[in-house]
Amino acid sequence: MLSFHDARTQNRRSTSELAGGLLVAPLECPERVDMIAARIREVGLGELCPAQAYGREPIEAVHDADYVRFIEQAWSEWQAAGYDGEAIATVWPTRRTRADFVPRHIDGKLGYYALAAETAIEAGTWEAARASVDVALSALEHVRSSGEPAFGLCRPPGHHAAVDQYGGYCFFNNAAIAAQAARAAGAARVAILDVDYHHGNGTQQIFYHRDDVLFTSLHCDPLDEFPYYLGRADEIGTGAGEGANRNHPLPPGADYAAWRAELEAAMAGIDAYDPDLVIVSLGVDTFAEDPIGSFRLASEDFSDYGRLLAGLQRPTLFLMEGGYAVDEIGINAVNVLTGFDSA
Ligand code: SP5
Ligand code: ZN
Repeated sequence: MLSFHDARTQNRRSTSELAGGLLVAPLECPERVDMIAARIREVGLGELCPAQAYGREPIEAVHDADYVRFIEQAWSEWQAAGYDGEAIATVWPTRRTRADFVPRHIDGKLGYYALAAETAIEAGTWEAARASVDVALSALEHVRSSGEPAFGLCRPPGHHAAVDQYGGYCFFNNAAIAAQAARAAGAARVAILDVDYHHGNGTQQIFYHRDDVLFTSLHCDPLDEFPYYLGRADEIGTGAGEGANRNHPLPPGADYAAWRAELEAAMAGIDAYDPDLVIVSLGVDTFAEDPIGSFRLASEDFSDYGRLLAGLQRPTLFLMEGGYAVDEIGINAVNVLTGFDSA
C-alpha cells in the first residue's frame, strides 16, 4: 500500500501540554511521524510519497472560514498581546454565558474556538495543520484514482476538530475534509470508521445532520474519558442524518475480545450502508501501553483487525489520528496496514 507524508507536518513543535495541572512535553510530538515512517520502510509496506498542495478551499468546505483564519492568525495575535508562552485557552463561553459573538481579545478568541485547554498553538501549528490536510487529500486522490488502499501519515490528528473548534491535539478534521472532498468528486456515500481510543466528536458534529457520510466510532465511554461531552450510544444523528451516526462506547480497560466484537457490529452497519469509500480514522491509542489510553490491545491485535477490515472489500483510506506510545506507534499503525494488505 502507498503512504503519503509531508515534512511540514513536523513544523508543529509545541512544548506545552496542560496535563494534571502541569505544563508537560506534548504527547502528540513530531517523533510519532518519524517512527511510523521508519516502520513503513522497515517492513517494505510500499512507497512513502510526498503530498500535493490543495490550498484552503477543501478545508473551508468543512470548517468555517472565520475559524480557519483564526488558526492562521492566532499565534501572531498571541505574540502581539505580549505573552511569553504558547497560546493556551483559559476562559470559555459556558452554559451560563453567551456564545453568539467572538470577542476581540486573543484570550476571548482562544476560548471561543477551543474545546479543551491541553492543546497549545505555537509558531508552526498553522503550517503543520494545513500540511496534514494535504497528506489526507493526497492519499484520498490515490484511492480514488486507483481503487487501491492508501495511508495518510497525518499530523496533527483531526478527529476532535469540529466545524469551528480545535482541541484534543486536532485543528483541521482531516478525515471529514477527505470525506467531503470524496463526495465533491462523485462518491455517493462515504463511511468513516473511527477506531481511535477517544470519541471523534469533531467528525460526528460535522456530519450529524447528514446521511451521505456515515460516522461510526469505537471509543472509551465519554462518561469516563476525553472528550467527555459527546460520544454516547444514544447519539444517532438528526434530521436527514438520523441513523447515520453510530457510537460504540466501551468501558475503561476494555480488552481486545470486547473491542473486536464491537468492531464486527460496526462493520456490519458499514456494510449495510454500502459506501463507495471507507475512511478509517486510525488512532492506535487503544494499545495496552499507551500513556493515556486504558484499553488493552496488543501489537498483534492491530494486525488482526487490519485483516478484518479488508473483509469490507471497499476502497479504503487510512488516516493517522492518535497513539502516544511512541516506541511502538510504528509497529502498531503499520500492523493494521500490513494486516489489511495480507487479507
Ligand atoms: C487525537 C487524540 O487522540 N487526542 C487525544 C486528546 C486527549 N487529551 C486529553 C488527555 C487527558 C489525559 N488524561 C489522562 C489520564 C491518564 N490516566
Ligand atoms: Zn485518541
